Amino acid sequence: MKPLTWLVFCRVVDNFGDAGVCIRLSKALAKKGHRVILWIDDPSLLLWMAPELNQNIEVYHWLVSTSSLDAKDPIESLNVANVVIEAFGCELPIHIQTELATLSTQTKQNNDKKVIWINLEYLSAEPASYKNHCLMSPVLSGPARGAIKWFFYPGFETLTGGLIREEHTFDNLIEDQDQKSFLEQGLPFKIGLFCYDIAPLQILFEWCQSMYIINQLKTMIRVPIGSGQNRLRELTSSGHFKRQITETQIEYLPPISQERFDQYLQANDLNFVRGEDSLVRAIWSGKPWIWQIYPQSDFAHVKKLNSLLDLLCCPPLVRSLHETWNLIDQQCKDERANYLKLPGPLEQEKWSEWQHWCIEIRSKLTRQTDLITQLEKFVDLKLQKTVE
Ligand code: TRH
Repeated sequence: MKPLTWLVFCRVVDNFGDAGVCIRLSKALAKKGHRVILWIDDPSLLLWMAPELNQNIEVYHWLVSTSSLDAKDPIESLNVANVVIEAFGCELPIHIQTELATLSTQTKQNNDKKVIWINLEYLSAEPASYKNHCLMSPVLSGPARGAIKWFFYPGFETLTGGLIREEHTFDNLIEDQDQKSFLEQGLPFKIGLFCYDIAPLQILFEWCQSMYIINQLKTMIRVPIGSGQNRLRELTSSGHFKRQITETQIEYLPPISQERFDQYLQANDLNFVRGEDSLVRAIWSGKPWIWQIYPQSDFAHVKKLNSLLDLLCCPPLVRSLHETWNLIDQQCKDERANYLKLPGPLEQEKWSEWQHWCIEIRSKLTRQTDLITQLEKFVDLKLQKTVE
């Protein structure tokens, strides 16, 4: 495909996922030779998440109010764009929407240069992701009236837009299909803990403690920055887990780049991940993972979590760990009444089953066309069409 100019609009709602996905997308497009102009309302995140950017990427501060004197106007970049990506329905600036509608009318009348407007949706394993993928949405009212928007759904099924998977994703992978017994290795069992602050940390620390008492297994909990790390710091400084942390090492990580974040997942024996992007990267790592889904007040996340576990034919043990970690079972709401049913170091069969499932789903998902290739194909097709 010939290189195009892509405008990516990203609004950081909370946490790191909105920026994380947009940065991965921008980097992957730039790697393929495209020019990417990223408009983001919190560019400071890039300082640590992507300190070294490909020269094909330009980053601008998307000021929500453009009245500020030093505000740059994204309208200039629209003039050179072939594609506009509105990430997660972030709502484009009004004048950009109006211009997209004007461009759309001009294209229809004079067959002028086309700009394809894509709404990149959140990742989900629910049927909506394949039912609505690539659907056209003509804008019927508001400033963009007359323009056409396309829905692009990332996903785990063939009929979706797929997952971001770069060519270098599997470089330097440490393949360890048959994990040796942790005890035999004599090393601490490394747990990556990337979670939200509501995670039931108590039961994880209790598991670590019981593993030490029963099996003399030492554990190391490695915690990246974020609300989970803040919560753990709070709890430990106010005297929680005093008994447990004598044999459990805690490593608080500073902010690290996405490349280092991926290496961190690779280096752990088990990963707790959250949100969207770290889930995908944990899958690519091939290591056992437990996903904490982004909680929603209407409990829609419970259905979403089950859709993923169903789709990936999750083994019962791993499913029950997800239910506990996501506080799904009512009983689990009282952490003390529950415990984390993680297998112990001597239950090698259980670990192997889990590990093999991870490798299996990774191979299955690797056979799917990756998201960037699908986006390119989709845009190419739409640019060729004279109507729409
Ligand atoms: O931060 P998240 O919980 O993001 C969430 C989800 O995307 C959720 O669906 C969305 O609604 C909400 O944001 C707004 O988790 P996620 O998606 O895994 O994103 C984390 C990103 O941050 C990922 O790209 C990895 C990156 N990261 C680093 O690169 N270095 C770090 O040190 C850390 C902690 C994260």
